[in-house]
Amino acid sequence: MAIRDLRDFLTALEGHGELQRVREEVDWDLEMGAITRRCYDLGAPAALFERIKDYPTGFRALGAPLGQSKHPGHFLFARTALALGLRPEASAKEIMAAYLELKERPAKPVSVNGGPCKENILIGEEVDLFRFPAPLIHEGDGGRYIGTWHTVITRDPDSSWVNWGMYRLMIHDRNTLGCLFPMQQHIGQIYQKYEAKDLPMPAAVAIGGQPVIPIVSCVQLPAYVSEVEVAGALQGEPVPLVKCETVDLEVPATAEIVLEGEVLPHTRRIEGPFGEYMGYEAGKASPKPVFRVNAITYRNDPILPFSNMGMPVHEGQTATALLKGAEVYSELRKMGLPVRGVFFPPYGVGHMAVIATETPFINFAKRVAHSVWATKPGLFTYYIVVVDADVDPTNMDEVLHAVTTKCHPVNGIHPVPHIPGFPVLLPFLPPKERLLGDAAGVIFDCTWPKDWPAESMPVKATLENLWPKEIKQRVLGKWEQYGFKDK
Ligand SMILES: Cc1cc2nc3c(=O)[nH]c(=O)nc-3n(C[C@H](O)[C@H](O)[C@H](O)COP(=O)(O)O)c2cc1C
Ligand SMILES: [Mn+2]
Repeated sequence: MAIRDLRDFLTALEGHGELQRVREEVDWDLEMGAITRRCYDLGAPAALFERIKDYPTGFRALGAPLGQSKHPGHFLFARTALALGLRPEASAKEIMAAYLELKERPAKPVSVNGGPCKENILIGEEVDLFRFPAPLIHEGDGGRYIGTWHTVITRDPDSSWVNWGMYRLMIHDRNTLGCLFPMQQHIGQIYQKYEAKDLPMPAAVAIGGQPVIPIVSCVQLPAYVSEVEVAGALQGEPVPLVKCETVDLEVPATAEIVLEGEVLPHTRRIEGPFGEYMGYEAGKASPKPVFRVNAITYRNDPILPFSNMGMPVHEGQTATALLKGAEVYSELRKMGLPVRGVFFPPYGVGHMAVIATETPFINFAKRVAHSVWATKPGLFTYYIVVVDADVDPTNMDEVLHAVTTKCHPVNGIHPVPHIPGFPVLLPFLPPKERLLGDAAGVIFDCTWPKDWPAESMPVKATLENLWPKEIKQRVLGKWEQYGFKDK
């Protein structure tokens, strides 16, 4: 079944035991956040909150849409697999491969005249962000966040490029939002151009579309790539877009909630803090750009999806980090590097890349690592573990074995000071560097050096390598005869 809106996705989730309807009344004030946090911790299904305190029947919220799954038979990434139209049993490797294959056929969006997102329209004085059950997620958050699984849509003032990105949105009051738009991100770069001209930046926010929409919004695609075309590729058909009421932008026609407005130039208001994707509430409240909402449109009985950043494993890993791996792999292959696989392990929160590669010449691991840092999806990667091609980068046992047996504790570790990092939030940076995103990186070279003589190369002691073929065949052939049950 094609997934054309959030509701189709809920049907798919429910059909595979990945959705829990919560009929008990819950409070938007910390309770939905706590429930969702426990869903991530347990690998429980996504939570559809059907009765929310202070809100009319019909106004719902969806927590942990792509949280990790511990459903029997499913991999951790099952909900991401379903979002991409794959089996919930798909492995990380299968999902990355399918994603890259689907991406080869970008599909331009189609413009349509109307759509469910126009069922209700509020303009000017009618605008009230508190009309939706935005959760106060963690104690200590600077406010209620209405944007944690959504898309912010803006146009580059110097070209026709329309960028879709996910950047957290905190409610200040009934018609203003606070935004984290770092310069390292496309939105920061676009916003800076409007600010230089002293112009407000027109913007639209789509909340709750078909799941490929938030996915492409949080994957680090290169500049000038239109995320909506990638969403069309992942969906296998163009995304229908409809014109906004008050800004010259288009939004997905089936979005649950659309916010329209402008980000004011040279205006700042205190935003944050927020429990964040690295697993900490790091970064104090600070002055950040202000988004004035001039119109809201929404579906009847709207569903507000939200992510609950914090300790892994949440959408920051099941979507952003997983597909960041696929994107880095694709970029390295485009550079002609003989890379065999890339994986960002979930508990590495997108900070750690494992790269399996052939090593045609000396110091090749360093060349690979610096190439990762040269790519857009490689931004915000601080630990790069380079392993030989016989190591499966998605298997942490194999990776740990490679680190502890092949990486020289002094000569195999290469610190790289002052690489760009995510500002405000990076837990390991001292306060001043943290604010700026003045980060550091390190390369773990776990590949055999090319200059060692053949006779000094350690041989991996596997059944494959250290037993003659006849013995191996005999042992495998007689395995059950020996009394063992599983092959
Ligand atoms: C739930 C969630 C919230 C996010 N919030 C922010 C944010 O507030 N600011 C930010 O710069 N990136 C945030 N990100 C990461 C960006 O979405 C990601 O880097 C994306 O590539 C940005 O789009 P761009 O590459 O078009 O700039 C978030 C990711 C997720 C999954
Ligand atoms: Mn982008």
